[in-house]
Formats: sequence, C-alpha cells, structure tokens
Amino acid sequence: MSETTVQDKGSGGVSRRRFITGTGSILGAVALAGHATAAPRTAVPTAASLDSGAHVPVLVIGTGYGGSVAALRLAEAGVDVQMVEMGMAWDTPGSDGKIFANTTSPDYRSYWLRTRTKQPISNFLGFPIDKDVPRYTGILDAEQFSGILVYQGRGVGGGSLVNGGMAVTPKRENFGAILPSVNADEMYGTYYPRANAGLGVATVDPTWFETADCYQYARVGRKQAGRSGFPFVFVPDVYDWNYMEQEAAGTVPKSALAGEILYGNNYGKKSLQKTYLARAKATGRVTISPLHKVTSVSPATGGGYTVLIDQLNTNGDATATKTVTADKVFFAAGSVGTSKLLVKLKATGALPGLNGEVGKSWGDNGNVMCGRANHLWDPTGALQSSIPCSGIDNWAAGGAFSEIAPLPTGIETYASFYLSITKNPNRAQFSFNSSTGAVDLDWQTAWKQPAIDMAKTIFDKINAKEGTIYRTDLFGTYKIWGDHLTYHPLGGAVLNKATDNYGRLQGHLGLYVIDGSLIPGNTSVNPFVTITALAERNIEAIIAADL
Ligand code: FAE
Repeated sequence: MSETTVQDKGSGGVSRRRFITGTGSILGAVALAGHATAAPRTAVPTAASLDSGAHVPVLVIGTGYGGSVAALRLAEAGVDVQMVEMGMAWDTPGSDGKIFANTTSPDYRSYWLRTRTKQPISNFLGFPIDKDVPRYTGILDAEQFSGILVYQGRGVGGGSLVNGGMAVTPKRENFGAILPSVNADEMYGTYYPRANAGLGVATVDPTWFETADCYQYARVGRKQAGRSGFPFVFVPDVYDWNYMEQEAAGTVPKSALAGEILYGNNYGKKSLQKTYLARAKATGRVTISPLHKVTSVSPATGGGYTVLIDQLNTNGDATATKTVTADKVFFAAGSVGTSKLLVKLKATGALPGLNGEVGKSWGDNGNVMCGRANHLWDPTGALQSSIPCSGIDNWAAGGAFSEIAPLPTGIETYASFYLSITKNPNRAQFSFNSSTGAVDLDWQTAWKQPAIDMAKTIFDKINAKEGTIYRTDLFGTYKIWGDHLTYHPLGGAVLNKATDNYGRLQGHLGLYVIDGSLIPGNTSVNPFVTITALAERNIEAIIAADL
C-alpha cells in the first residue's frame, strides 16, 4: 500500500463510527462471496479446429476490437481469415443455464487461470472479499506485473466480454494529443462514425433516466457534480437500452439489472460477438479457433510467416502445438498481448527486423478508482444498473474524466463510486527477461500519484462542498485510492514508431499491429471506440495497398 493513499485518520479522516455509518449494511455484501463452484470435469469443446501444417492467407492473433474489425473488413474484401484466440468461445451455458457468471458470485468461469478471485474492489469495511475458485480458462485475466495489475478480457470478443460498454468518442480538441500522426478530419468525418455504427453505440433515454431506480446512483452523482460546478455528461454505451428498460419493467431476464458486468453479460450488452464478429462470421470467410494461443511468429522459408500455436485445455495446459504458415499476420492480442509477443520475438531473434520502439510508450490511460461515503439522506440505490451511463468532465481544468460507476451489490451502500481516466504522463516499457523467459513491465505503483492528484481536483471539491468523505474500505484497510490497477492498457507498439502510420510493423513486410498497442498510453476517455475507429482507418488503407 502506498503511504500517499492512506487518509490520515485525524483531520478530515474517518472515525470508526462514521466509517461504519458510511458503509451502511455493506457487511451483507461480504456474504456474497460464497463457496467455489466446481469447474466442469470435461474440457469444453472448441468451436473450430485448426490443422497443423495449414497455410492461410491471413492469420489474426486475438478476437478483440482490432482483430474483429480486421477480420470483418478483410473478409468483405474477399480474403479468407483465420482468427486465433487464447480464451474460450463463450457460447455454451454452464450448469446454471447461463453462459456467464454474475459479478456478485464469481465461480470457475470468472478468472483466467487463478485459484482465487482478484476483484478490483477487494474489500468491504476493510474485510477482504476474494474467494477461492477452481482454476479454469475463465473470462477475466487479472495479469500482475511488478507495479500494476492489468485487467483484460479472455475469449472470443476480447475485452468486449467483460467491459462496461462505455463507448466514448474523445473530444476533438483532445485528439491531437492522443494520436498525433493521424488526420483528425478523417477520423471524425469517417472512422469514428463508422466505428460507432459498427459497435451499435447509443445513449440512455434521458427521460427514462430521470425516473429509473437503477440510475439513482448516477442522478446523485450528477447533483453533487453540479453543486461543485463540474460538467456532467451522458456517456453512450453499447448496451441495448430498450432491453434495459424491459429489464426494469420485469418483462425479460435481467442482465445489467442483475449486476452482470465483470464476468460477462448474459443478455443486453452488444459485445463483439453480437456486432463485428457476427458480421465477420456471416461472410463465411472467417474461422475462429478458441483456446489457441500464439507463441511465435517468424519468417517462413518460402515467404510469409511460420506461426506456432499452443492448443489449450481448460486447465490452461498445452495439449498440442500447431505450426501454421500465414502470408500475412495481424497482431491484435491487445496492448499487453501484442507487446509481450513482439518484445519476446525481437529479443529471441525470431523477428530481428523489429525496431527499438517495440515495447515502449505503454500507459494505463491514467486509471484510478475511488469511492465516497454519502450522507444517509443521499442513498445511491440498492438496485444499480451495472452499465454506467454518465461521467464528470474535468479534463481541461484538472486532467480527469470520471465515470460515475455502479456498485451493484444489491444492497444500499450510500456510496458513490468512480473510475477516473486522467492525463497521467507516466509511461512504462516492456522488456524481455532472459532469465525467466517472461516479458516484464517497468511500471511503478508510485507513478499513479499524478492520476490521484488529478482525480482529487474533482472529489476533494465535491467532498468539501457536500461535507462528505472518501470511502477507505474498498481497496484495503484505510486505503482511499484504487491505484494498483488498470482496465485500459494502451501502447507498446505505437503507431508511426514501431509501425508505419497505418500499423505495418517496421522491419518485416506483411506483419501488422491493429489493436490498443498502437495508441501511446492515453485516449482521454474510455478507449475502445478509438481502438475500433483506428482499426477501421488502418485496415481500409492496408486492404487498398497491400492486398
Ligand atoms: P482486446 O479486446 O484485449 O483483445 C485481445 C484478445 O487477444 C483477447 O481476447 C486475448 O485473449 C487475445 N490474445 C492475447 N494474447 C494472445 C495470444 N498470444 N494468442 C491468441 N490470442 C491472444 O484488445 N473500454 C471502454 O472503452 N469502455 C469501457 O466501458 C471499458 N470497460 C472496461 C472494463 C474492464 C473490466 C476491462 C478489463 C476493460 C474495459 N475497457 C473499456 C477496455 C477495453 O475493453 C479494451 O481497451 C479493449 O478491449 C482493447 O481492445 P484490443 O482490440 O486492443
């Protein structure tokens, strides 16, 4: 725990009585952590087998935003695409009839090869709430580097399976700092609109919002932001808002209103499985092989690339190693996945032509979390939609954009919870560790301090105005800031540095990067719309010139 994150219990601190009042009946939530459900004994079959020795025109590593855009557009252009995904297909219900586990009752489906949950909010009232789960190729990877925990989605659909669906186009005035080598007119005229349409982005009906019980937490957030002079903004999402209204009316099975989010969403969210990937599959040209993990890419003797792939069982063990030749390879394994592969392939001599920019300019999108304890006359609601729909924009004045986030525990907590995206300037680098064979990231926990300072420009002011305090029980004991993690890894193979201005890797013809690793560490808002729009821009140019 960083000392700077511990609130002094004296002046402005938290007395024991007030602390307990502020947490309400939250102890009930501890009981939510039940017993581990056993993982199925037999391995779940994978959707499409990939033969060793196959030769494919295009191989895409990963099925998140960048990979899905590449696959769809290449297939539409008449190219056959083989997608390789290390996670599961997530198309088969478990014994409870649901494909995905609920956030309040994690089970074997919830974590990637962990035997204990690693929940972003780790404590209530200071009590740890993580619990044992069977080791399984579950949906959420909490990948621990020495100074930061990086959450990522695992499975067909990548991060779209686990994320909040907040689909935010950055303000145009901020775009020059996000991707300086990209023409903003083209992005805002063509590619952002294309991405928003492809993803099915929409905004909550403002009239329904005003009366919906499940958004009381957001209305409290708006009231308090307004009283302190901060702009409140509605934020679009990829959730089917009509479906959510029906959930509230009790006419359909509940998903957002049942607290589903981190471990998948069973009904209303438009993940990539329902948008880009569904369209890609409908072309008949795209094959997806789940539980297949790429371990190496190197130039093949007769041209193209030799790709080594481990087929995994649900315990994470390699049951076979396949060798595939691909004319072209798209790295779409996410910022961490792509960076780790490229850094290792360069260091081990498999791809000697990669330049020195590979692995550099990695950032956490300035993520930092915090909660505030409201007064008893400001309840945030026992029923909270797990899908955020609003934020507080203090980017220009204080360097923070804060999502008004849910705490979908099913009980009244009197808490307001926020995930802030900040202008934290710190950047880290991946490097190959020859003694362990792993790729390390040199991010240090203390590098979050600028993010905390920027988030404080909002919440210190709101607390002063409201006479309220920070929650100190969500990330440990007397710890205010969730400064140990990120949901938004970005960078590591930056556009126009490790690649050309369209994602072609320097030094090896026919290798491309098309995911969040192209973006140097920050998007000023939640990142997946920008990742998708950039992929749309790049693949159009690549199809026109290279295929
Ligand atoms: P990504 O979606 O991570 O896809 C990469 C895929 O590659 C994954 O499926 C991996 O399993 C797979 N892979 C990795 N390595 C290999 C390998 N060696 N072989 C085969 N497959 C591999 O990449 N963003 C927003 O804009 N709004 C939100 O509300 C939001 N909420 C989030 C909440 C959570 C809990 C998390 C974890 C993330 C959230 N994000 C959100 C971030 C967003 O999901 C993320 O930026 C994108 O998913 C990144 O897209 P990529 O295409 O870069």
